[in-house]
Amino acid sequence: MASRLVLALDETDSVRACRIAEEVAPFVAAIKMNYPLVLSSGLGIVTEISKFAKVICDFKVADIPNTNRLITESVFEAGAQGIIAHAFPGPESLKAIREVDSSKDLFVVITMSHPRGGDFFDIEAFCSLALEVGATGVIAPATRPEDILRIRDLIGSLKIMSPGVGAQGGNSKEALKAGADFIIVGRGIYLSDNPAEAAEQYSRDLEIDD
Ligand code: OMP
Repeated sequence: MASRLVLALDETDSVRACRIAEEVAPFVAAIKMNYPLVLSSGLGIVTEISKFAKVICDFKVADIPNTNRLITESVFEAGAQGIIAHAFPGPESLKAIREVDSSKDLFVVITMSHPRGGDFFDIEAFCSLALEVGATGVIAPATRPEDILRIRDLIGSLKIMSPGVGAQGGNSKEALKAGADFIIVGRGIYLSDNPAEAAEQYSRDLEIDD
């Protein structure tokens, strides 16, 4: 059965990051990489990790269309299968990402998982933008399943990836029940003594609700 787990690989030691990626690959749908690892290791780490699993670059791209396009081209050329972007710069900025390569995945942040992380996000407007630009899916917080429920209603069949499980206190089963398709876990896996075992366990827990 396909895993619904996405590893957030925010480990900043590139050797350790590659080892973890290789070990957890059988248990994850994708590996999400953010600035901490890429800034410490260089963009080549995207190519390296892509050898083990599908990579989504969580650069929360949020700029004018031309800059968004340039960032996206670099990320896809390095081997990433997907990219995460913010919605607030508007439709033209998101379309610029989509137009680089529509066969790749674009995930749009709808609202964020940390305390008061939703205060400045417009859920309805951002969901409608995600639909308008033909996004693959959205990011919605496992820490607020009530938001996931609302977002699921607004976006129909677009995919939902939900961070905030483990270290941020979110519950994966509640997130899935509310409509999430994938659960993102970072520290709960890469900081554990045995990341592969932790990933296998998280992945198994996500199967139960099927
Ligand atoms: P842990 O809290 O260590 O499990 O990591 C969560 C990962 O998801 C980190 O890479 C965050 O940057 C990311 N994330 C959130 O935690 N909250 C959000 O609202 C959005 C994201 C994201 O876009 O992935």
